[in-house]
Amino acid sequence: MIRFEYKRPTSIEACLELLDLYGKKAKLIAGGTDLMVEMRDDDKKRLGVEIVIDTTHIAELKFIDVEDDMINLGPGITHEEIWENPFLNEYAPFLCEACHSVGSPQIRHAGTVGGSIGTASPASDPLPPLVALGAFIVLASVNGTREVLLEDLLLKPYVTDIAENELIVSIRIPIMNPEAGYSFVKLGRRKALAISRMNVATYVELDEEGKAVEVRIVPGSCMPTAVRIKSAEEMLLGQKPSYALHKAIGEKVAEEMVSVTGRRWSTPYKEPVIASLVKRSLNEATGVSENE
Ligand SMILES: Cc1cc2nc3c(=O)[nH]c(=O)nc-3n(C[C@H](O)[C@H](O)[C@@H](O)COP(=O)(O)OP(=O)(O)OC[C@H]3O[C@@H](n4cnc5c(N)ncnc54)[C@H](O)[C@@H]3O)c2cc1C
Repeated sequence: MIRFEYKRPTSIEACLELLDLYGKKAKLIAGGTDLMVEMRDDDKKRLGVEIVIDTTHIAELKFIDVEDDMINLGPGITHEEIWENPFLNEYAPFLCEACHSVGSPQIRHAGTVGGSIGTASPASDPLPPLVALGAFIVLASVNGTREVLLEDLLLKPYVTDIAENELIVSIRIPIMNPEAGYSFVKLGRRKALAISRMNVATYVELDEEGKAVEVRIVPGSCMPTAVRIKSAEEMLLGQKPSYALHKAIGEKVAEEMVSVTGRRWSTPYKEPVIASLVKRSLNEATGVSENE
């Protein structure tokens, strides 16, 4: 473990001043479930972190409220708090399911949604549903605030567009159409404490004729970051959901994965698995069974 100085601001303003003062040398910590592991890792001890800024005493980062058709979520909200929130269970249910699948009770009580975004792991569980919901991230610094679509904030594995002096202050999630179908499916290495081997979040809106008018498909642990696979979404748009179509869409997602990542040692496993997970997730989201 490296030695570091510890700061514990109690307001956003004080936190932003610290970030501005220390720059590269400082690192924010929320639940610490990623950062502490990183700081103990021998290979990463030269990250250059000299000051750790604890955000857990900033009450302004812990809130869940609604404004017009947006849910505003504080980055300091834990995965367990998301899972237990009745409002989020109604308007962002697959985000709740994803948060409930994170690690173990200890990890879910400590780990935060802001920490998941800050880490930007390609294997994250909350990121695919957040991208499928079209979440925006509000970032603050001493220079002001800006709002970025989450999908655009995730640049590559473990790399975001969050500047050194910026703090996530809110996650803005458009309220889901209550008629929409959704699903989050996850395949882990083992049932407990599993970081996703692969996962998928899907969201589908149908018109009165049963044809898809809005489709979002976001696989996890598949692409370098959590992104919508537009070519696969287009296959369902304007069509009635069916088992055969979902199977073909799953295969399309697998094809897109290989076109981006190339063929690796894990491809023979990942290719059929992601195709099958996408098919299962779309079936779940639209209520299609094997015989349809
Ligand atoms: C045993 C174990 C099992 C796990 N299982 C899973 C799993 O199943 N699924 C899964 O998705 N994840 C899993 N994780 C990973 C981890 O729990 C998540 O990525 C997430 O909960 C981290 O949140 P945190 O609050 O602990 O982040 P921290 O470790 O405190 O911080 C993570 C990063 O985010 C930055 N950060 C934190 N808050 C902010 C903010 N407000 N603004 C800007 N940057 C910020 C930090 O600087 C740091 O870079 C697991 C971790 C462990 C140790």
